[in-house]
Amino acid sequence: MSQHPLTVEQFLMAHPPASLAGAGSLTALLSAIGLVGKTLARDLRIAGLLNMLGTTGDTNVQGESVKKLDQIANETFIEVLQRDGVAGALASEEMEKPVFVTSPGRPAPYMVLFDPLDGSSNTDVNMPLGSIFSIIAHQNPDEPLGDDDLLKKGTHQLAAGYFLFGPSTMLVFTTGKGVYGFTLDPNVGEYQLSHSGMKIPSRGKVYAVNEGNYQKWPEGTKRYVDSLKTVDKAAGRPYSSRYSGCLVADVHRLLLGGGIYLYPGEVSKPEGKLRLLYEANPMAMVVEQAGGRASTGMTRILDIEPKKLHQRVPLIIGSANDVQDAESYIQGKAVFA
Ligand code: AFP
Repeated sequence: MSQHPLTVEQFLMAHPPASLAGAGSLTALLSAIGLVGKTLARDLRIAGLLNMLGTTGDTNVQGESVKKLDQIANETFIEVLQRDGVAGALASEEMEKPVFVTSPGRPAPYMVLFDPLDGSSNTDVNMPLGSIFSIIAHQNPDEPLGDDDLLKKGTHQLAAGYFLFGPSTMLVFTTGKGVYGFTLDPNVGEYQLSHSGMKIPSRGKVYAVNEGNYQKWPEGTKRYVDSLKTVDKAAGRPYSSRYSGCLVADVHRLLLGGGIYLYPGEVSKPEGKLRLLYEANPMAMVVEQAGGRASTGMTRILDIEPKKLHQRVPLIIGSANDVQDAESYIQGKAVFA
């Protein structure tokens, strides 16, 4: 590791992401998002001292009770991203409707969809947290932006990534040319390149799923998870169970060591829990760019045509061979173990 690894801005200068003609650089937008992460990392580090734990008493569009840190994270994203004229629309897990940003001259064509704080059930117990972001473009910037402009397939993402707030804070993202991880050095106040060209192993030894929902799952899903627990030395089983309550933390572990994360559909709720546009799509772009796979068990996540802003989808994501195994069980093609 070099003494002075590249910062995010230096990396993006050296590898400029494709920017929309005449539309401010994607680098400026990614740099603004980077500032959001630094601010949240600072707040999270001392949240317990700043009365930032607990709930606000409100319920969000997902029907969940809003944590104070959810609100703080959401406000930080909105405040930072709406001021630099780099984004024309902002859509969040915490807001029913998107915010449209009008800046002088024609509207900024980039749109950012984000989960400001992923793993909210971990906020008050000092467990890992994340933020997830997806950047898409407005094809005809001379037309004012509308709600439907945000309903784009995952294949339309220009960039996607996440912050992991763990023992260290990391920014991991892709602009469609591989996956890069940067670690925040709070002393320097810079993200520095620590994980270049991340590649997920084709198969792992870890699975992440909330087994408390087991009885709610369709037969195929049950059989797949059962198969991971059978003793089969040749197949590297049983796998170890590792579930943190935070999608970002669980997928980050898989990116480095391989394996699979599942938030499957349930018999009574086939759409599952996770949100397509600001959880599944961005994580799917990152994992696919690292050589992995992401599907609903039936369909590739990035090919799903969104219908609603807060649409939910089942998510099976991780090492390509592991996700293919899960798909064959879910599609009833696998021979039950
Ligand atoms: P919240 O951010 O609303 O806590 O949801 C976290 C999450 O979307 C994902 O990060 C977790 O893996 C999953 O939901 C946890 O859901 P369960 O608590 O139902 O297992």
